[in-house]
Amino acid sequence: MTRYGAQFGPNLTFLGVPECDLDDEASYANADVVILGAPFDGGTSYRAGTRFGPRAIRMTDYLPHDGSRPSLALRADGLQDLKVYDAGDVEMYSGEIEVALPTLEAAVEKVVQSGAIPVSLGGDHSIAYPDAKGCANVIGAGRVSMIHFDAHADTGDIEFGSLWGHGQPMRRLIESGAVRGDRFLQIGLRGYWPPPETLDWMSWQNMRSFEMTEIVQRGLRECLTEAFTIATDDCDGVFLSVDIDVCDPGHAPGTGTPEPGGLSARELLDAVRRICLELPVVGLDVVEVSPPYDHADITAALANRVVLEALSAIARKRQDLREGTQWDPLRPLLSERAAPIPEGGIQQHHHTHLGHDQER
Ligand SMILES: [Mn+2]
Repeated sequence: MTRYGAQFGPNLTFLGVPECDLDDEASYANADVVILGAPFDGGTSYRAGTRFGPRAIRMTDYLPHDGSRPSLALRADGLQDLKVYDAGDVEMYSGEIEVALPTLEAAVEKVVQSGAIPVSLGGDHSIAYPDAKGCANVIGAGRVSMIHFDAHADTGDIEFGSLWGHGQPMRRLIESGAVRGDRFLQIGLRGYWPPPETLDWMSWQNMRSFEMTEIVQRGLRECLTEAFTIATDDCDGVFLSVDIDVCDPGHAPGTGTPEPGGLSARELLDAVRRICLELPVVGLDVVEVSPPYDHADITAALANRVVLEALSAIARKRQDLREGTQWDPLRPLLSERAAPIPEGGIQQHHHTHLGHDQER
């Protein structure tokens, strides 16, 4: 499990946050969040490439990698207000799924034991099993609810002769007892998979799965509210698993099994924000970003923002708890900027030469 930076390519941390070493507990003893790369695509059933996901999610941004991102909307800096470290990539060989997944599970467990929130950058969705199991190993079997964004239910039984793959982690989690079926919330399902016998199994587990038609008819906000009620009933935490293919392929083309008709990027970001503001999130993963199929970094940029939105909201939630405040989405952007105008007035710049003294 020794950290050696990124499994592929240069040693990048998520937007420049400091490194930590999972084998050196002192290096993350005060962490609020530890980021883990899961460069794995050995569970994909169709197009691969998610082994390059962690690198793309860490680096795809147009701002400096300075470990700071004050959120315009939330008035919180998820990378500065929280102690966020990046432990690099967990070594995961895509040819050995039964070795790779337990290695990640042990890494996640270490992070949770330290009191920090693990954020896994996938990787294909088979990593959701070790991610949520690693949390449940510490917090308690059946004590962590799951909120799962995906076009696909990922509740297959045996696929291609194997119990392990990116179409099955949710069934394995329920079978293992790590997550209760009746505390399993799925959002964004659509298309033509899984088959009826799998839907029967899901129904027997009392899962609650919101297909896109229901979401469109009732509205995402109302569906989330219902999901939150179930997720917070008799549990100690919530795991958030975001398969980027929950978004429409127009908003997330770089993924292995694209399914038309999904959420917009805006809807996903709003939902992630609300989950992290309102629920006790104990771990999360962002999966199925496949850079070889991406176009203009659309998918990688969205995944980067999903992570930032989650961290910003967690930072804001803790700030509100500390200060007795409450985030108000209706507050205009500049309303809190009540600083007095400096003596001598505001200096006005005039455009003398193109490219100089331009007002920003
Ligand atoms: Mn999935």
